[in-house]
Amino acid sequence: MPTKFQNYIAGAWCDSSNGKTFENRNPANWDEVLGTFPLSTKSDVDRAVEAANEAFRSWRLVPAPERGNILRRAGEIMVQRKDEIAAIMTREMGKPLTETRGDVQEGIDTAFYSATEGRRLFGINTPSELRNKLNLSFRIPVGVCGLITPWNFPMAIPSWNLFPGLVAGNTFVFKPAEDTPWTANVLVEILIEAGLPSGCVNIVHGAGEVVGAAITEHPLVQAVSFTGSTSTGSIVAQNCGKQTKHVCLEMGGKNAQIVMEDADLDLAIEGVLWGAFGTTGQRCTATSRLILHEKIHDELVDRLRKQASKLRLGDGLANGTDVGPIINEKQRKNIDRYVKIGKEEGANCILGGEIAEEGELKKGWFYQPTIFTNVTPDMRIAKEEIFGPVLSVLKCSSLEEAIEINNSVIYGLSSSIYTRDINRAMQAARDIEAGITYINSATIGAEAHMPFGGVKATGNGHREGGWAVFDFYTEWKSVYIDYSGKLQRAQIDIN
Ligand code: UN1
Repeated sequence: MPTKFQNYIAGAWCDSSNGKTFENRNPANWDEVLGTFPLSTKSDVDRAVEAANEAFRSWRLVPAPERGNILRRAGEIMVQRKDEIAAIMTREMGKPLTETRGDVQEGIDTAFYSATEGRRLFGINTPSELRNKLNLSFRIPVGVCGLITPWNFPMAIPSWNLFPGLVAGNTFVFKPAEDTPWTANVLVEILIEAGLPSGCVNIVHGAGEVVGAAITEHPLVQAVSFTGSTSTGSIVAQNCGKQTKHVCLEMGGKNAQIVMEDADLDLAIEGVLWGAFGTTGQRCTATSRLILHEKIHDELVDRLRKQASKLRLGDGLANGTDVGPIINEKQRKNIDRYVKIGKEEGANCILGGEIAEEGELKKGWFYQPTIFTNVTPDMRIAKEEIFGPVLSVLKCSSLEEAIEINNSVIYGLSSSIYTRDINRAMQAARDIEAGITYINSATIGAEAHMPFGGVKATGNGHREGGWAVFDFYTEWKSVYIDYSGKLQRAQIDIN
């Protein structure tokens, strides 16, 4: 019998109200069932929201530095359990252990950053226009927050939200992706062990259409953070909009790496291999377009193809695996569909382009690292997010053209330029439409204490990470203290 995992609501582990469950399986070995999880209902969400609402009454009054201490302890526990959590994560979502350790580390970094932010959360004071009067503004928590997260960063993305959100005084109803419920439960266990009071974090597992929808529709939920596809994000935003809830969206990307003719080509090749095929291309920040200056195009493509063909596919738990499986069958079918579209559109598939099923690989959802050349900006494989190990190579003849191609998609999350010319690098940093631009580095690898998010169809103006996430998880309170002892009328009793 597989292990039966539960929801955590109002300080107690519990099944879903109807007793139904779903299975969590290993994408590298689909026969392996890692556990069952509650297929929760709207009434489970209602209970979780009420618990979070009740907990908020006292949690918001706990001094922020004290809230930060709990986060620091959570970070310390994560340090202790790092390898164990990484192994769980690799088993449930497939990426190699080096990468899942990095994912846990991103959570640890966020925990320690958030812990110290409890001693900052700076406000702004400004002079009053009137005598004997003081103007203060400080941050207050928003209240009950809904958190809906994807499977590709099962520890980092929930941590980016829960940790700063909690230190700011909010409480949560958390719905992790159905593909990675185990890591999410471990995160909740850690917060409980660190001393988080009952009700501050509630986890409700299940389907997006049921649990996610119920979170976005509940009137006591004040804010919702969602990371996932642009199509689902738009539904989340519409639901939230009906009740004027705050909503933070982190959605699709079609990130490009530009390589100019003066670049260090060895470095650029290492960068694109990591950016396009790391995490099997399943990052919002993954490199899915490579824009090459015509003078180095043929050489770089040739060398890239040779190196990419050496990448080892396999179980992320095995030593030497470079590229793990695709998360599930549906996603692999989608990738294969895009590869067929690319071939039909007339792009030249110079590597991969097929499901990988030799030997042990047939137990899981593997796909060959795939490279298309002769891609033009109007092709679907140059415009649409694929979320897999598929790279589209485009050609340019100038920096201006490279930037124009980069900006021709609806998305704007990450970007990268390889050049030795500081003027070109700075021009690209200014003109590329994206939330993140890397100079001489891959499109992936954002650090936990920097603002993270994208422009255009990738986001809705908010940022996670660093100091910027507090703009989502807090509201501003303005306080006027009049110590003149008389009625002073703003805008009227002035000289
Ligand atoms: C994501 O793909 O949703 O910058 C997050 C990176 C990671 C986070 C990716 N630190 O690639």
